[in-house]
Amino acid sequence: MEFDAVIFDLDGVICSTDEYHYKAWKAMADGMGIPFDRTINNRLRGVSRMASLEIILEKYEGPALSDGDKQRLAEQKNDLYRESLHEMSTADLPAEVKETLDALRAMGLKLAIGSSSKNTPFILGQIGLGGWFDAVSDGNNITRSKPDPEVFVKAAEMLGMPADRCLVVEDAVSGAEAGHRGGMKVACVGDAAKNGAGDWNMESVRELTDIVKG
Ligand code: B16
Ligand code: MG
Repeated sequence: MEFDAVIFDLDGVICSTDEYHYKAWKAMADGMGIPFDRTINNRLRGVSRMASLEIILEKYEGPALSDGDKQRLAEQKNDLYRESLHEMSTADLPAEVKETLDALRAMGLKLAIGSSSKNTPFILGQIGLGGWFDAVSDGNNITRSKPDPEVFVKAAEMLGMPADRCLVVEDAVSGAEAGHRGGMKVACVGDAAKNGAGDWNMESVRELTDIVKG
């Protein structure tokens, strides 16, 4: 086997929360009169909540905002986002993802989450994967956002695996960079795959079962 562990990004890999993030940021930006569209939204993929806000504020032209103002704007977005997460259920875990996770576990691999999101435990619960992974490293246990490798390095530590035995799965270019900076190989889907950011750029997560074999 080429790898002993797989570390999965959450949003955009295990499930799709993109649209919920977009709508919540859009409502906040509209309220502030800040231009915001899907092109800017694309830059928020894999980026932490406060770093996402800073990207959106690049187009803000009003009076200076204090740290407290920024905190409140981020909270406003997160409250809207959390509301929409209540709509998620096990139906939001795609069959190809669940079947691939089960197949990888049956092959004896350790499986972890490496996500920038502080909402990771809640989302995993909603889609029926609460307590399922061998380790969960997320926005609650890191101080530096992707492309910093911290979230993946911590996931590997939790699993007790050296970096070169771990494969990272990502949909964000920033996340692929984080995996590489952590000394890991990266398999990409979605936006990151389109950008050729991975060592493997996949059409479907189903390809992982062959990739891990080498
Ligand atoms: P939260 P991932 C990331 O999750 C999202 O891609 C990104 O859009 C979001 O800003 C970030 O989580 C923080 O999320 O506000 O819930 O803490 O792709 O790293 O699983
Ligand atoms: Mg992602």
